[in-house]
Amino acid sequence: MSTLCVTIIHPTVCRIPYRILFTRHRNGAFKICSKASGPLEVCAKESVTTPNRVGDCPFTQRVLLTLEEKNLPYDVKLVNLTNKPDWFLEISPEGKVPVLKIDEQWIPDSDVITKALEEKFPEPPLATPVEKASVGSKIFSSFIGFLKSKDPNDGTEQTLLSELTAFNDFIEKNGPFVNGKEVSAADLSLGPKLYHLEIALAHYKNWSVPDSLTYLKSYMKTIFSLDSFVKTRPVTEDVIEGWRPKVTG
Ligand SMILES: N[C@@H](CCC(=O)N[C@@H](CS)C(=O)NCC(=O)O)C(=O)O
Repeated sequence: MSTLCVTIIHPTVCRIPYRILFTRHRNGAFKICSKASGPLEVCAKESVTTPNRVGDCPFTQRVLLTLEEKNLPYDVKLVNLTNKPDWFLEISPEGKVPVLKIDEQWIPDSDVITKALEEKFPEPPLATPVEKASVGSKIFSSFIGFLKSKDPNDGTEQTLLSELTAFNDFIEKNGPFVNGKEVSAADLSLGPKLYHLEIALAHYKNWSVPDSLTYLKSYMKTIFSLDSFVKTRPVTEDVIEGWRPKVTG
C-alpha cells in the first residue's frame, strides 16, 4: 500500500494548510482516505529509562499502531506518569494515557480512540468483524494473573496456557492474522500485549511460549516485525520496569 499526500493552501479561504491523503489500493487506484489540517496530537507514556522515547503502555502503542497503519501524521506528547503535569490532568482528568485530540476534543481510552479513528479516517479499513473482535481478549488478564502469582500450583499458568492454545488454534484455521490475510484492529490491540507478555514472563518467571504453539509463535514474530510495530514499540527495559510493581507488590 502506498500513500500520496497533497497539501493545499487556499489563498483566500484560509491560510492553514489543508492536507489530503490518497491511499493506493490493491487494484492500483488512488482513493481519498483522509483529510486533515495538521498532525493529530496524542499523549503517550514517557519512557522511564530512555530520554525522549515512548514508554511501556500497550494501550498507547495500540493507538500509535492504528495511526501508523492508517498513514496518519501525528505528534506525540510524552507524559511523565509519575509526576503528571497540570496541562495533562486538564485534558485527561483520570490521569491516563492514551488521549488523542480529534475535532478539537481530547478523547481518552484506546477502545474509544481507535473507533473514532476508524470513523473519521476509514481508509485503509482496520475494523475487525464483530464475531472475531474478541479473539484472544482474555490473554492479557491471564498473563497478568500468572505474572503476579507467587504459588506455582494455583492454576494461573494453566489458565494462560489454555488461552494461548485457543488462540494458536484459531490462527491455525483463520490466520495469519485474526481477520485472515490483512492486519486489523484486533491484532493492533493484542500485539502490544503479547510483546509485554514475552518480555515480562521471560524476565520475571524465566518462562516462554511453548514451541508447540507454532501458529502463535509465528503470529508474534509477524506482528513484532511490522514496520509500524518496530517504530512504536517500547524498549525492553521499560517493559521490565513497568511490570516490577505488579510482581513485587
Ligand atoms: N482502558 C484504558 C487503559 C489506559 C491505561 O490504563 N493507561 C495506563 C498506562 S498503560 C495509565 O495511564 N495509567 C495511569 C498511571 O499510571 O498513573 C485504555 O484502553 O486506554
